[in-house]
Amino acid sequence: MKYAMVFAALASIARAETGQEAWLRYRHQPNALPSVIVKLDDTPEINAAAKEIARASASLRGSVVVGTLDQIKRRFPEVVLPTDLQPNGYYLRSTAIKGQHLFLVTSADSPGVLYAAFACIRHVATGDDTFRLNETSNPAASVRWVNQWDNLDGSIERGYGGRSIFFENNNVVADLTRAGEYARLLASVGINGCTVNNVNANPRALTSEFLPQIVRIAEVFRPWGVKLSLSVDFASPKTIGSLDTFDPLDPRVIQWWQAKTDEIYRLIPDFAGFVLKADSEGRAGPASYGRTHAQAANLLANALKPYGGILIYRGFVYDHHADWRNLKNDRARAAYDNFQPLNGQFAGNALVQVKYGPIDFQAREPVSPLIGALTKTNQTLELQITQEYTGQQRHLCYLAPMWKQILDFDLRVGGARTPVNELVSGKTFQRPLGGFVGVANVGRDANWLGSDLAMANLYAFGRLAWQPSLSAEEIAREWVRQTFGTDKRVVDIVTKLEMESWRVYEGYTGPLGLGTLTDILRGHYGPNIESAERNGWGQWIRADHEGIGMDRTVATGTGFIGQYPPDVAHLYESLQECPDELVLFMHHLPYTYVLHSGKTIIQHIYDSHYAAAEAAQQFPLRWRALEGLIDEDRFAAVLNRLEYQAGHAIVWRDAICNWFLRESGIPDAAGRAGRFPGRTEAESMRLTGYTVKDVTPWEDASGGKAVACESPQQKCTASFTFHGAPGRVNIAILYFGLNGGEAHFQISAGDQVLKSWTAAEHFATKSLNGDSAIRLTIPNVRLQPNDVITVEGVPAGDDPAAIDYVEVKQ
Ligand code: GCV
Repeated sequence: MKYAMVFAALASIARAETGQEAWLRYRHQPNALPSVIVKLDDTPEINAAAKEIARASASLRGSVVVGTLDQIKRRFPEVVLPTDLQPNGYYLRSTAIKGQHLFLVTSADSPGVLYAAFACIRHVATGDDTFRLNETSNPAASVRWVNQWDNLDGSIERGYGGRSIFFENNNVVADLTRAGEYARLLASVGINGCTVNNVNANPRALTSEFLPQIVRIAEVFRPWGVKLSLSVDFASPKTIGSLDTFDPLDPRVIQWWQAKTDEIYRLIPDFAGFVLKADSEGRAGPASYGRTHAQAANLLANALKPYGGILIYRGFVYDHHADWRNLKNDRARAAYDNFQPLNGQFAGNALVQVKYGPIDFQAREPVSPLIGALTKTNQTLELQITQEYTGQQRHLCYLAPMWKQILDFDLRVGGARTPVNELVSGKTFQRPLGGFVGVANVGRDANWLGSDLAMANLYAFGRLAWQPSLSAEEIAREWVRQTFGTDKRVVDIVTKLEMESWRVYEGYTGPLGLGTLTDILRGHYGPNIESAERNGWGQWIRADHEGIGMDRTVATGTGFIGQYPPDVAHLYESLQECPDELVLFMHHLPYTYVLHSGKTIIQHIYDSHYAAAEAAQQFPLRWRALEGLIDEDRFAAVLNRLEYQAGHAIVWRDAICNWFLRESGIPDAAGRAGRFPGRTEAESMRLTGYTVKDVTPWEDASGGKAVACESPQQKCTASFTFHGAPGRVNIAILYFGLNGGEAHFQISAGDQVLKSWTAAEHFATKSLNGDSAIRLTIPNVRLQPNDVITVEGVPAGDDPAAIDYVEVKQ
């Protein structure tokens, strides 16, 4: 034993609940950890492990021994220890030696001791009986990374939790406290690498001027066993070097990358490696010189090899200028077409990072067929924690149930059982490397992702990357217990909300595998069905008056289905077997086609949108049952998001149903689509100052129109007379919150002011559309016949206080 330390338990101090501590709150600990901490080594990770256990302790009994297996063996030769621990794998054991109670927190290596410490704390915090613990756990794969798409100017591409914790004004931020806290969160779920800059990389990241700043990030990561990696721009030898080429086979280019890599390792000896997005969405790549992706990857991999670094090459390569008129073109084919022919040509320390689906992080996609084709190439699976296409953290969408479907999907490579998680981790084909990468994009918001409930996705990503066999529900329960406490009601309600949320989100957005149906040309947020069509981006859905869906069959379509191994290809090619949830991803079908469910496609669309939007109305009501059981701040913040989501789910429902009703001409058998009882369109109200505007796309506003206040008097009104029966009603108003100003609104009935508010939400749009549409409900209003309902709007800056409708629900 090098030395022993005794930590006093930290007094539990009442702290404000901002969400910053995420699941590491250390508030609820029914079982105590022992107090005496015997630390057997002095590495950064073992020091961090010992401190973390001290930080988590509540009351005191016995001793915790923190060290590697070797150190424990030397100190306690009589203890029987496991012999099958893999790198980073850990062992937790409560035992008695010579009458003394010991709790062993150990691993074959220092980072593993840290994972052991966090696992031990997790058992305490979730209420497990730690005094019976005897647990061995090995990670499923060696690469368990997150990517951050942070730009050096401090913005984050597809980030919804505030500005970068790493960068600002083209420099690393002075205060890296949040970066260190982030590394601690990552380590607590076993994540061991973080790429800190956007894959759309700014070449400045590699300059000799900038690298010393990056060193500071690596330093705050180091105690947590999180290795830093950088995204690189392939043209760097030309843009920041003095070369006139970036041809991967040119000896000067090879030399440039080697010298740059040497420089990095002199500064950051534990540097993890590079991530490269090349020849994709306008990024420079090997195609400029007629070279292959493998040649590009190997150039960097070879430079990293002497240091044990790895190169991750993004498999997200496609032509975003594809001709939509050619029915054989298909973006879904791109990853496989680009990389399958190169299988076996990548260096041993290179990996291809494959997005889970063949398009781009949609709410539902089939598994990418490339995953089954990389039999002689290392790969990582790319999942997206930041909810780019799944509600941008404004909508609750717990992604672990979707990820589980992907991870467990059996691709049947060679006709044998080959689940995705085993393919990507390298188990199936005994690859030296493999793993999981999550695009996280946390930001400076106190609660990291902009939403407390969205943090379940970051947590779940880490837990699944370590152990893909965990169920989405057990992960959710574990997360809730640590995040909100172990009260049974809290655990049950929050777990259920999380577990239902993905299907609900899918239900009111894109059905039957069509993709999310969001605006793919701009924010990827609100509905805009036709934005998918008639452009080069290739997210086509091929909708017309008769039918919808991409024909990707081998028989008559793009042949995409033929990229799967035969068993899976058969499943998707055959309409009898193709699952409903993906049928329009694989086939073009008439709206009248009858699904396995017995419903026609068109009726399924109406039904699923009405059912899911109704389910979303229940979310805030279910959350309200937790009042008093959760701290006020997080209770209110979550409620606010769920109420917004309930309204936006109706915006989605109406947009999708209206569009399909018009396109197909087939009415909703239940009579709902296109009929909005109690709704008065703003354009048909009595208007003072307001002018009528067409909304684009038309389906994003009721009746395709809204009214905007562009009056020089700076105050407009829209009113109508209520002709219903007297009594209590709920009133919903649909207004727009545009970026560039905070308009003010007031709604009144007669001389009763019902609500007065400012549109303070910041959506990334200056247009009236489904991104900026907000539906607000004012419950329990007493109305009399002939009451005049008046909305008053006061514009501010670029926000014209626009409204779409008012709906009175009796
Ligand atoms: C970082 C999608 C996103 C882009 C992202 C790209 C990628 O197209 O919309 O923002 O770029 O994927 O994964 O490289």
